[in-house]
Amino acid sequence: VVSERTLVLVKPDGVSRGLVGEVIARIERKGLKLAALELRTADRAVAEEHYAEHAGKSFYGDLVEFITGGPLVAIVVEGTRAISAFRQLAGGTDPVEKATPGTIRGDFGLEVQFNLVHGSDSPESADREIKIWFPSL
Ligand code: DAT
Ligand code: MG
Repeated sequence: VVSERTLVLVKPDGVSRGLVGEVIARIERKGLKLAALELRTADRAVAEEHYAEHAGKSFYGDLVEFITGGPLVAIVVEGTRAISAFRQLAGGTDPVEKATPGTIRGDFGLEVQFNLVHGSDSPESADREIKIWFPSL
């Protein structure tokens, strides 16, 4: 089976709550590999590009504020079916309504705005997002 890459973010809430190690441990235990990793604070341009598909939605302004509001950890995760595998580890977007216990959001999240992690949702998104966060890869 072909290896994939996906873009994972431990969002500023995950970093401030001390959940970086927890998220990375789950990625590694699943059998996925870390291909790149950086702690950084996203500027507005990167945040707006990353969340371009949500421009115009009611929550877009708050989302950009939140994601630029503190340091986050950007990770390129690699492995067989990495895109779906990480989305499964993350759980659904709403940590209470959609994410089951045992997932990152289901175990640690309470509000949709503060759902701790991002994972690319398709090969096209993964390519696009990896270029935004790690242009040299
Ligand atoms: P996901 O992060 O699961 O791919 P998404 O791409 O639909 O979800 O949305 C991107 C982020 O925007 C999501 O992680 C949290 C925020 N968000 C989504 N829907 C929201 C809503 N109804 N209210 C507030 N924030 C929302
Ligand atoms: Mg998404």
